[in-house]
Amino acid sequence: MTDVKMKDSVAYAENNPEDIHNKLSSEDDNELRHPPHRHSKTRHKVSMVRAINGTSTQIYMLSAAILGILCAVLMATIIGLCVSYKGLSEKHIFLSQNSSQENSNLKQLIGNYHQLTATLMKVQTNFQEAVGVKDSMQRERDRDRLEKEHLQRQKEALVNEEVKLQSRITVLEKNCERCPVGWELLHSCYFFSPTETGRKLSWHRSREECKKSGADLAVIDSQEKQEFISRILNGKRTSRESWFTAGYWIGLRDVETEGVWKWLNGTELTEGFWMEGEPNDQISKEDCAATFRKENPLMTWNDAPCDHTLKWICERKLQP
Ligand code: MMA
Ligand code: CA
Repeated sequence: MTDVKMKDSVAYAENNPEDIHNKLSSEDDNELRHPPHRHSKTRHKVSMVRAINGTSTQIYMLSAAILGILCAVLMATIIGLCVSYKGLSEKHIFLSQNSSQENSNLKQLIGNYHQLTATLMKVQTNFQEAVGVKDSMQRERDRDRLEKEHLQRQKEALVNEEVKLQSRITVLEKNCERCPVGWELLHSCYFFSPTETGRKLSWHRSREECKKSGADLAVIDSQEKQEFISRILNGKRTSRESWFTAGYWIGLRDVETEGVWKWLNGTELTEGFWMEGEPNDQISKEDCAATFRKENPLMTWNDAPCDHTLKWICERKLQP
């Protein structure tokens, strides 16, 4: 190989080591086949070219290796990403399916909630109605209880009344027909001058009337008789006149000694049933006693002038 050729080859080798390598190899082969008579400088150049050629190969190999590694890393990364993407996408599908399921569940729950709210309102309304019914029943029960108590008291009163009437029936049966018609019986027969006629007499005239019937003015010498007569008087119809003109003469006077009251049978008064403040012998003219309709059955007597006109009560002893 000439110098010029060598120079060209070196210059070319700097640009294309592979080509240089091929050329040099073919030159080497030529040289081996035709050993040249070369200058030492030329040999030095050849060894340099060979050294450069070896370094390039190493760089080339290193680059290829790095490139290979990078390709492998890239592939691994791509595969990893693919796997990861697949996983994520499955997850996404799963989640979106779940989410739509949950949405429908949520809608159902909201629907249930509204339904429950409406039911609750209904239950509340029913409850309030029930409370109202309960209250009214309670009031009704209280009313019934009061009514029952009232009826119970009435019943007790009626039972008492029945007992009294029964005993009265017994007395009446025992003394049946022992008093004239229109006379009342209590150990004796009693006659009350009739209210309807309005007929009134003085004490003396009243006594005469009683005597016409074989009786005398009434002697009220026990509480039993007093209560008996008061009960009969209170059972009579009320008239519009003043109380003191609506009295009934009885057989009691203090004509002999003022303030000493004696019954017609001559016995002195021991137990009296005077009104409050009586007897007061008004203007020293009141010597005859009469009984009146009064609320308190044990305070019904008043002393009045004997010539006053009043009604009267006669008493006739039972025949033994
Ligand atoms: C008053 C009172 C009586 C009396 C009568 C007489 C209305 O009562 O003083 O004690 O007997 O009058 O009418
Ligand atoms: Ca009087």
